[in-house]
Amino acid sequence: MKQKLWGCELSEDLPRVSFPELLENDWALLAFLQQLEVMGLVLISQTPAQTKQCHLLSQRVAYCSRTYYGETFKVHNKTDPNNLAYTQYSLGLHTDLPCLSYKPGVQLLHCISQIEGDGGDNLFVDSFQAAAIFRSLHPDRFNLLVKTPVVFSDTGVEDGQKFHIANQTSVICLDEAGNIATVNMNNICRDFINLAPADVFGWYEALYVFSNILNHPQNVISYKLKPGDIIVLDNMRVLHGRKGFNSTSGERLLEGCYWDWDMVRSRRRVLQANLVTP
Ligand code: OGA
Ligand code: NM2
Ligand code: ZN
Repeated sequence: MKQKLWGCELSEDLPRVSFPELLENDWALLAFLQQLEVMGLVLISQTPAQTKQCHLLSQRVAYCSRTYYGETFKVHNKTDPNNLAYTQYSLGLHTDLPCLSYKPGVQLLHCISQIEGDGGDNLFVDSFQAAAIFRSLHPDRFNLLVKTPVVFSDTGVEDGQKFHIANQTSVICLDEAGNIATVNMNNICRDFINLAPADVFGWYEALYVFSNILNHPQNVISYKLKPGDIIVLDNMRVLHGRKGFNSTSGERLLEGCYWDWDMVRSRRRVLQANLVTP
């Protein structure tokens, strides 16, 4: 399906659907999957504010894709965190798990409880729109981010198992036709760049310029999830971040999981064939 790129204006008009409808109605499910492909994000409301709901929805769409963080994961302020996401600190705009050679295609984050006071808001950006702007304003810098291999890595312990994940890719990846296929932006697990010392400064400058475009208010949507919301994101395309919060001002708990695009598109095609073709 053809994607529609967006900027901050989308916050007036976020694609939305209700959770009970998705479970009961195949037409609503098809519309949801189409919106996810076209816009790269959909907000689901009226989900029960309790665990296992991502699981229930997954049974209608695709397998939860297990990663080394588990089949599903809880995002809250943990005592011995192995990831910055599991703290109360802010997270800059990022792609999830670009350290995996087959990174998650779709991310779900279900809000079970939210901080009442300031903070905890999410940020969303269409990185394909930002990359198109970057490409037209700074073609040479754009090409640097396309052709320079970068290592992303993550080490630690999860569920009693040590892990050391590493993958080499570029920040902007193109397909055979030269279109943007995916953006890998993650300041937490970005590791070394394979460059001669003389070329290092130029690469960071290119990343800095791209980063400024991504973070420009024209491109950013800010939304504070409410208990019962699930945000579903195209992790190839839409970057997300969060504002920090003060964990003494209440409990904030999200439950998340991932889906593969192959399975999500499969489901959309099957529904389309069943419902639309006579
Ligand atoms: C994550 C993440 C956002 C949030 O867990 O990958 O980006 O709002 N979380 O906590
Ligand atoms: N979690 C939430 O890429 C990242 O490290 C984002 C992923 C830990 C599964 C966080
Ligand atoms: Zn994330």
